[in-house]
Amino acid sequence: MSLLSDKSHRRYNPLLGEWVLVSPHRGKRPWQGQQEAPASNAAASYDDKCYLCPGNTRITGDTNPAYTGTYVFQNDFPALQNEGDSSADELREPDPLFHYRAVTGESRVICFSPDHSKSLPQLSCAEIVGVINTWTTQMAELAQHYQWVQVFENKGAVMGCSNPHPHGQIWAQNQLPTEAAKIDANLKAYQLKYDNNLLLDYVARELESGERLVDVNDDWVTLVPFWACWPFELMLLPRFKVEDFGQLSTAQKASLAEILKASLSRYDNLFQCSFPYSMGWRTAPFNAENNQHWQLHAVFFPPLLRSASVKKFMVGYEMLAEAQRDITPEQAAQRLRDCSTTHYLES
Ligand code: H2U
Repeated sequence: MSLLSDKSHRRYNPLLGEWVLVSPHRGKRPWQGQQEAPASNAAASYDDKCYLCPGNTRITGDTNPAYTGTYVFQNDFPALQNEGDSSADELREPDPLFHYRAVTGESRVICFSPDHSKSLPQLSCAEIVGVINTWTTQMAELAQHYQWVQVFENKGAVMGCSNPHPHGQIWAQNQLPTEAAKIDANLKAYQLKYDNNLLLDYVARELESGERLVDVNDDWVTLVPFWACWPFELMLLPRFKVEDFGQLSTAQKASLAEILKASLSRYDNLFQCSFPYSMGWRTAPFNAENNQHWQLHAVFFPPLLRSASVKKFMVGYEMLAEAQRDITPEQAAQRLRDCSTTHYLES
């Protein structure tokens, strides 16, 4: 294993069909660059200035109800719109240099909890099940109209999150977006070639090796993928065949809540801060095709590298040539395994 732990090498991401440069020997380089302000949770359970707190008025003048669990509303500044007839545009002969398409969709905001001061790992398992149930019903509803439903969360100012109130977003659109189309094609090609599901094969191999695992229960696994780009990137994978949230049993949702709470607590414990990340769920597209090549899973992309204040920048080489990382995925998994699953603010 010395190539994978000591020497620069490239690893292949079979989902995206892309490579990442791994440079384990760079871990000790000095840092005199930008420091982030360490993120902490908001102190108060209610903030009268917050647009997302129960009973408060949003920027448009709409008032949030006095919600007690999760709360979903149409984004007041949606990135996707479901207006207009796009058929005329679809018929145009594409111009090779100025190619465009109309897109229709919807953007929603989902508040995870009425408590302004809590983040996902600080919610109880029952409250996290409430979030999972909301993801499930939202997906089912939007799947009636759109083939791609993207559930995601930007957490922390460093990830562009505009408000500390625990919340995520759901964007749905009528076409497969770029990443989803790449993943769909790669999963399909693997299924055709090996007559097996890529992510089911992958999770079995990772369980066998153990070196990149973080948390494991009867139904789910969190691990640092072999091809991870971000320093402490995580993938959350089921150990059984499942294509979307609608197929999960009550017990599988309960064990999902448990592993989310455990692994996200490890994240916050790593640098004793509210660990920033962008996370999201990938489910089979809602396109009425045979999607046996798909497997429901989540990915977490956190930017912090050395401490609560020093992050990884995906800049020069990454923008121009290829993603690059310093500590190895195996070292990152070990660091996360060394952290407690009890949140530092609860212990
Ligand atoms: P982010 O924190 O990830 O930016 O998500 C918050 C979303 O909430 C953002 O997309 C929306 C913003 O448009 N929002 C409203 O829809 N209404 C508001 O009154 C405030 C914020």
